[in-house]
Amino acid sequence: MSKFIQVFSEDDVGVVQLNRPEVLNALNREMVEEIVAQLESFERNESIRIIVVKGNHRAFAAGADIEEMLEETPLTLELLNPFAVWDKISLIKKPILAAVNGFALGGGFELALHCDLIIAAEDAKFGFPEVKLGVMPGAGGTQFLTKAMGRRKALEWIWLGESMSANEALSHGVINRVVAPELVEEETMRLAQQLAALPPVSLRLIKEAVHVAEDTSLQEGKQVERKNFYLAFSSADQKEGMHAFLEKRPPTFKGV
Ligand code: CO8
Repeated sequence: MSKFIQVFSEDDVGVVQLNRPEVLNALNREMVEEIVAQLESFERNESIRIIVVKGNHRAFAAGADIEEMLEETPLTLELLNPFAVWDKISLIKKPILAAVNGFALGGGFELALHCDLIIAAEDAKFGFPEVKLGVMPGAGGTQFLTKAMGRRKALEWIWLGESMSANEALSHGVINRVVAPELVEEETMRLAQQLAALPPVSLRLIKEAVHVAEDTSLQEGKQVERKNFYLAFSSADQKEGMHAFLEKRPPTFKGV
């Protein structure tokens, strides 16, 4: 039984809802463990094609739990190794969409940045306020933001610790779509359903190739892309997609 999240599914889409509203979904370690365990469970579940992570109307998540971190020392952190669980998110091969209403700050912003696509309310607020607490982002924030917006803009935002609006985040390529607050869930589920109708093997191979592009040389990245391109031709969905096109009918993708 999860203490800090709620879980449900709608057709092929599995949803993890952060559920600690009294502290704006501040992420304690147990909550992060629960979120990641659920993502892994959806990854194994053959009836789930797309995963959505969302908060509530006030906050996606306002950061790591400051009270829990207060007395940490370098040694307690070294022994707890709190980021090992975060690394597991990058191993999930199914598409993960973040639906962001309200605050996505610090570790909450990092959780959204671990997702593949981010859909946000026009009044959502993104930022890394850690500097104001005498620390800095720790779950990948400096890396994700720099890759998205470049060194100078990333330094400016992370140094000043100010929040950016959804439209600013959109203009810097940090998020995908901005919609009215009351439409965030609807738009995210619509996008999730649109992806769920596409061939899962292709989505999976594309995700791997695009992620590799961020971390490797063009030549190495092209090799991964090529391997995945060949691999796609081992799927029944490739035959189905191409036959359907030539037969002028809509395809039905089975995920194999
Ligand atoms: N941790 C613990 N409690 C929090 C947090 C948090 N990050 N954010 C909000 N809360 C609590 C508040 O203490 C308050 O509790 P109470 O009602 O008991 O006083 C309740 O949530 C509601 O918050 P506010 O009253 O402050 O609500 P406001 O609308 O006035 O303000 C803000 C909203 C601006 C979001 C404000 O709450 C705030 O500044 N929160 C802290 C944001 C922050 O600094 N986040 C970064 C934290 S550090 C971090 O994330 C490091 C990441 C490292 C990796 C992650 C590992 C897990």
